[in-house]
Amino acid sequence: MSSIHHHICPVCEATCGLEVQVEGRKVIAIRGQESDSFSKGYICPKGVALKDLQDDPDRLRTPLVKRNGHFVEASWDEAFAEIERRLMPLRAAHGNDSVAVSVGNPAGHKFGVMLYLGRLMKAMGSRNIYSASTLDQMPKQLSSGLMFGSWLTIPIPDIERCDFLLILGANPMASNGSLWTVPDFRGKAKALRERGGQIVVVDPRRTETAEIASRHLPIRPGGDTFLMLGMVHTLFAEKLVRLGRLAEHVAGVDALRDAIGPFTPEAVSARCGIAADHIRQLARDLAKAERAAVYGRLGTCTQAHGSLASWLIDVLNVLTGHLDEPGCAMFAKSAAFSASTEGKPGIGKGITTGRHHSRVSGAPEVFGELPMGCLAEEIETEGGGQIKALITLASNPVLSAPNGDRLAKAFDQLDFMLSYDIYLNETTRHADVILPGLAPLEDAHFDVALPQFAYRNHVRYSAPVLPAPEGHLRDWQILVKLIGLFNGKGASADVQQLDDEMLLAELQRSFGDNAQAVMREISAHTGPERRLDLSLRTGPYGEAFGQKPDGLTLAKVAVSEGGIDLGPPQPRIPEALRTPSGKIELAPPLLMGDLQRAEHDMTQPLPEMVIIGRRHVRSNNSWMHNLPLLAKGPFRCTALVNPADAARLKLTDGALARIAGHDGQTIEAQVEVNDSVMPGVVSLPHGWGHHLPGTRLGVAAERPGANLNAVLDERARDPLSGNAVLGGVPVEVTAA
Ligand SMILES: Nc1nc2c(c(=O)[nH]1)N[C@H]1C(S)=C(S)[C@@H](COP(=O)(O)OP(=O)(O)OC[C@H]3O[C@@H](n4cnc5c(=O)[nH]c(N)nc54)[C@H](O)[C@@H]3O)O[C@H]1N2
Ligand SMILES: Nc1nc2c(c(=O)[nH]1)N[C@H]1C(S)=C(S)[C@@H](COP(=O)(O)OP(=O)(O)OC[C@H]3O[C@@H](n4cnc5c(=O)[nH]c(N)nc54)[C@H](O)[C@@H]3O)O[C@H]1N2
Ligand code: SF4
Ligand SMILES: [Mo]
Repeated sequence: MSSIHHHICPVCEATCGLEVQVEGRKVIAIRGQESDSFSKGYICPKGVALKDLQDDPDRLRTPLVKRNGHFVEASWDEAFAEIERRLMPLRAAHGNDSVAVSVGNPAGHKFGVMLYLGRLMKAMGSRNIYSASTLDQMPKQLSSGLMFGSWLTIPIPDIERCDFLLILGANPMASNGSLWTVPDFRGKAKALRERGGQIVVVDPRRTETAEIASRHLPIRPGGDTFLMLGMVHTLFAEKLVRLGRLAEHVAGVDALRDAIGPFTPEAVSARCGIAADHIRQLARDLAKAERAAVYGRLGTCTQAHGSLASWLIDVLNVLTGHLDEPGCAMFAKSAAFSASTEGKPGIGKGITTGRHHSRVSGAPEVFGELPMGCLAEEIETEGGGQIKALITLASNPVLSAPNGDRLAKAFDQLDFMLSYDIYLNETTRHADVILPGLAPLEDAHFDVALPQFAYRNHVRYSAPVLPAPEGHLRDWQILVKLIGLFNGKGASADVQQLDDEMLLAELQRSFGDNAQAVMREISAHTGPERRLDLSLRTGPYGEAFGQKPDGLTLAKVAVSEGGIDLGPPQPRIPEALRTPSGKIELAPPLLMGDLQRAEHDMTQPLPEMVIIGRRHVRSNNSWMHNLPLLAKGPFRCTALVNPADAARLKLTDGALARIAGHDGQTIEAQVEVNDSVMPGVVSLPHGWGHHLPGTRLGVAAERPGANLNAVLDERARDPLSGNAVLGGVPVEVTAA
């Protein structure tokens, strides 16, 4: 007899509802959940492949401890005793900064990690915090923080009511959306076009998204800042600026107009590879569209001017009257843990960067982190504050960060490394102790961050589909145990008691004398569920401990099949703002100051050949290549080159090319000659290179692919956000 369970997919930002058919402890099949209020039955192959993940014999199920260079299975108690024995004396001898943490993408999808990570970092007291954010969206968080006052107050296109969507450097047809939670982008894009709307895609490659768009504008990698500066110039020059309702809430229009002078469409045209006339026309089209939104993602963040490009996207939205209006770029309002509903509405402290700097390169702290590109040098370079120990949390920087080879060597230099992961892979092979995560279907799920970027407001929670293996700790229990260790409570301290103490202390700070009463109210739950119940009840739709009886509690959300729809996004300016001025800051000094660098770079000679990345719907960063359902089919780690380049460089379809990057680093990749990529650009997906020794990834190792990041330079960063430059990097391509 099989039973049906519902579960939110934790793999990507689309957060689709899954319908999981289970017999005993075995997953029989996974389909899209039609009754899901948010994703309405949509699913992609990675969701289906969670069955393979559940069954994968390579997936770790017990802690591993390295003895004499080999991993041996250990009990949880043995593993924590080993961590205590090795990590604590190191930290005592070398100080808090000697222990670093690297947080990876899947951590952002796990609420047990999300809700205890900040507390772990506080207990660690280390400045050496690194994450995938500086390989990804930090520029957008920075620009949004400067403009709107919080790192997570980021507008998203209201796609269901929009009729002109300008997409730069994003491929939601493959990625299913990012900093934009939008399951079934294809269906929504199709509906947009059917009601007469237009989608324009700016990308060096004619992507799957460009294929379904009204228009594709190829752009030279790294050219977006210049394209958008040219558009802003046009808006001012042709008097197309209209702030509409937001006029009284926007500061800095004059400063922006004064600074934009050098960036005429003619001046920027060569750098972006788009004719001046086309730049002007695009600005006019955007300005005259009634309900429009500009959206950009990874391609616009992971470039040398990532912060400027991220900022200009919203500058265009504001100047054309397309921010905070239905059908335009809008702010979601999530039910729990929402940065934009915390504190006093309409005003706040804003954000700051550079509260400290990295020891070796002097890179500024951004959102509490240092750039991932600094991690290797901080391990290698001797002196006070040198990193001696590292904790990785669902993070695979040996493949996902530029120059992973240097990182791998640096990891071997560490005195201790702990990995919390589900595989013995390119990064975790360097660890001394590996703690295994639960398989997704064995854990509960709630999205902490993503509903803040949702195309529609909603709330959903999933209980585990399958029971956790006997004795297996949940995420939060692992993190609380680590917090206990860093707070000197020892490896055998009771997790529940540690969490109770921590929570009560926090409640006393926010609820004073009522802390005990609040604690009792929410203690039908434990761990992250207890914190979730608190956040839901005190959040914007909450029942406020009985004051709004119709409002949300965790119990109410948990029993609702498919979750609860909370309606389309609503205008939220000025209430959502947290800037010190209480205004949208259109011309933040940090960004304005960076325009000089753009002006300088605009006239630099362009490299003959540059490399960019790409994503495929059957792959997810570096860790899903071991699942048979996704691994089958045509080989996907190919280097796309335009026929003109192939002829010039004597590259043949299907043969190998040698790609040389910085400092003579080379990889060999299979060539795919294809005119979807523009001349002068080679496109290779990231997250491959599963040939390294000491890993346990049987399926992935059969077709390991080439590691794009091996030819990228970890020192190439956007200086404001510390974000890695992953696209538009000069390479030399020859036949191998
Ligand atoms: N050149 C290039 N490089 C890139 C990118 C690019 O576009 N081009 N993209 C960048 C981006 S956007 C990102 S986000 C990063 C991603 O890079 P990372 O943050 O390193 O993430 P992944 O590569 O997905 O690796 C995730 C790790 O978590 C483990 N894991 C998976 N699921 C779980 C789980 O449930 N529990 C635990 N404990 N562990 C788990 C996996 O085994 C793996 O070790 O890569 C970046 N790197
Ligand atoms: N299937 C799948 N889905 C995923 C992931 C995955 O690995 N696989 N990863 C997830 C993660 S961690 C993230 S962050 C998101 C990312 O989500 P997206 O940003 O939608 O992902 P990409 O497909 O990398 O899209 C980046 C696009 O930018 C283009 N590009 C490169 N350089 C430039 C440039 O200089 N200018 C412009 N305009 N375009 C440029 C590339 O050709 C590419 O089409 O996807 C998430 N979803
Ligand atoms: S698009 Fe695919 S991977 Fe992403 S949440 Fe939906 S089913 Fe999961
Ligand atoms: Mo990402």
